[in-house]
Amino acid sequence: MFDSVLIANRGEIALRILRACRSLGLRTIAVYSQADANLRHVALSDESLCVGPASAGRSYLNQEEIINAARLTGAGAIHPGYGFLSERASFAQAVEEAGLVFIGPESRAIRLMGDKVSAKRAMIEAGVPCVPGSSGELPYDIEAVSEIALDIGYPVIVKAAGGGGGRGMRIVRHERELAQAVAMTREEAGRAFGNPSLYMEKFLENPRHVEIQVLADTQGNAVWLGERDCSMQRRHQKVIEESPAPGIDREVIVEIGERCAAACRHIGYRGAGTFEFLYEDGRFYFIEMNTRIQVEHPVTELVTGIDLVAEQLRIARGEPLSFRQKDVQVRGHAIECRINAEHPWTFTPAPGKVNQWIAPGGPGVRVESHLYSGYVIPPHYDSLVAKLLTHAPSREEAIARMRVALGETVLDGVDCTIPLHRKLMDDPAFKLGGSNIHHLESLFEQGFGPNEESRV
Ligand code: MV4
Repeated sequence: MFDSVLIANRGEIALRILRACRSLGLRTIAVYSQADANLRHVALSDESLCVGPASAGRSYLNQEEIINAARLTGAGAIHPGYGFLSERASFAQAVEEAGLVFIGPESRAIRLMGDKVSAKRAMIEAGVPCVPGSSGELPYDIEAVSEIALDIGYPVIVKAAGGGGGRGMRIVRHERELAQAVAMTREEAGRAFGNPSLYMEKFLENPRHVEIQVLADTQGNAVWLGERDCSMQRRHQKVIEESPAPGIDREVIVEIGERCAAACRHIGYRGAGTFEFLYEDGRFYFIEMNTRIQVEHPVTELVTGIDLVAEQLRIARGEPLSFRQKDVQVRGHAIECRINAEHPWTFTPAPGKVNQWIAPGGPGVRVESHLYSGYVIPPHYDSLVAKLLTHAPSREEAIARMRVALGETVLDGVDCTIPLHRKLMDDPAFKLGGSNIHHLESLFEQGFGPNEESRV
């Protein structure tokens, strides 16, 4: 099938992909920007190629250049990681048309899920419960839109079909705000996504964000691998993820997980994927599907013992899943803290030289990072520099291990989010488990973070 993989990404995920390739005996090709020649995975790869200047638009997002690099180096497949080209249907299609293997779903499935209106329609068809809302795209006639909103009941949320991940949406609490909100969201959606299509949902006030991991092979086998609770977030950036989701009935999770696996079979999905849900008052409501490997995938790897990136590679090689649903068992509890090079209280990016990096260790501790002492974090990309995970028999023990691990970690030279995580491990609401998506922001509103002396 293929024996070499081009890694079309950077940072910690590029290193993660390189390690999975190595473990399967696959040759690796790194592509990097002029700002990234010193990355760990570039040094470790069998071959490497510079594909452009620092600006992502001219390097990691340059589709032709990356496909050219694959041709030039004889790569058989391309792994896109997360972000960058991972969910660009046009790229998956170009890779297919170049006779290469895209490590991910078919471009058709990426396109279907990329349009949130068609994604929701497909999910309803497959029996996945969705947030009550408009059946399909909103009409252009505002009177008709108003009817739909009254039908759903205020508050409602207007979302762009081309949006997702918190981009292109507006909450509407009263009928009098509707026309302007729709007009503004439509205008922004046309500009930002080249697609003015909108849809509407009931706005859920205090949900949790719980997602289901799936894997599907090309033989029609699909499994779900438990859930992740990603409610601890700020400005749509996840801060902590964990599995299992605290306090949710197993029967409810199993029901939703089975429906996600069935939906994969229904749409002919291939590879790793994530179904995003809002969870409120004991019920799950589908919002979006991500057709890539996600940042927080190691949380699932720790509780299931399954190497998701290796599975992505095997599936892309055409191999059937090596296990069945009954073989998937969730053991213990896993937590991930995202370590970003940014100010812990203002979240202002803090690129620069890492004077010293000392990773923690010990039983049930996992670190995913490309950092090393002396590395210079470039200012051009996402500020995620490390993921610190712990796994233990219980949630309490996983938190205890995280507290120890955070205490051991040294990241000297740049601001980072470790101080935030140290505080969160002692937050009573976090310790209790089950906080909703607004919890972290409400902590900040209450002055959480800087102490009296350092607050300005
Ligand atoms: C919602 C919602 C409440 N009701 N939809 C934000 C990201 C995008 N994936 C969907 N989002 C939301 N959709 C309805 N019908 C609240 C959010 C939301 C949110 C969701 C998940 C994680 C963090 C969030 C933060 C603010 C709003």
